[in-house]
Amino acid sequence: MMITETKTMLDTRTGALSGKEIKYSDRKLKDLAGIFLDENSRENMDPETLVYSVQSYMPVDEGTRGGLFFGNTTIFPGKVGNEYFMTRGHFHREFVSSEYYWCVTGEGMLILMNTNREVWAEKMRPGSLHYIPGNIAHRVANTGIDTLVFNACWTAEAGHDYDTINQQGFSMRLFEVGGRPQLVKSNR
Ligand code: M6P
Ligand code: ZN
Repeated sequence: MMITETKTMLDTRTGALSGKEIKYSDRKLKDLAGIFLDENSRENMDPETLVYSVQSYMPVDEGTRGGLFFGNTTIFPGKVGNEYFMTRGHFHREFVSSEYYWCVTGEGMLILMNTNREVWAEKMRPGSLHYIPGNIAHRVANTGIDTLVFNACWTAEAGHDYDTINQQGFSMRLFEVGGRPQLVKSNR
């Protein structure tokens, strides 16, 4: 048997992926219309502000049965109004497809919502491991003053449903209230 080097590397201290198969995407304030509650504040900020960036490693085609994808997400510190910088959040198209998130650096909150629109959250800190059942919407907010980095592993069959969140949002949002993160009811 030939012995080879893998072409893809994960820096376990920083969460960063490298290698030519890694895809990169940036989410700036201008890409996140309608995601934060306070659209006025968002429009008054620099549209080029980077909110989060994602590296993904997808060694098989989307939809491949039994395949796994890997991601590295960096959320920068910041707020739109009093709402922490966060990912768009999504349901999976396939409700049987679950996902792991784990925090590498920084501090934040994993915000979860079931199909009855009940919301809860898990604190993220370096080493925290989060199992996300396939039918639970998930989004991450950076509540700290440093960047929050988390890695993720999900199935190639999962798919992303962003429409539901675009249309209805999460029923609770994470705001800074009195200097601390707090979940607050929201109708979009
Ligand atoms: C993780 C994974 C990815 C997801 C990314 C950003 O890395 O869950 O599938 O794309 O976070 O989250 P979102 O797509 O909700 O903006
Ligand atoms: Zn997911």
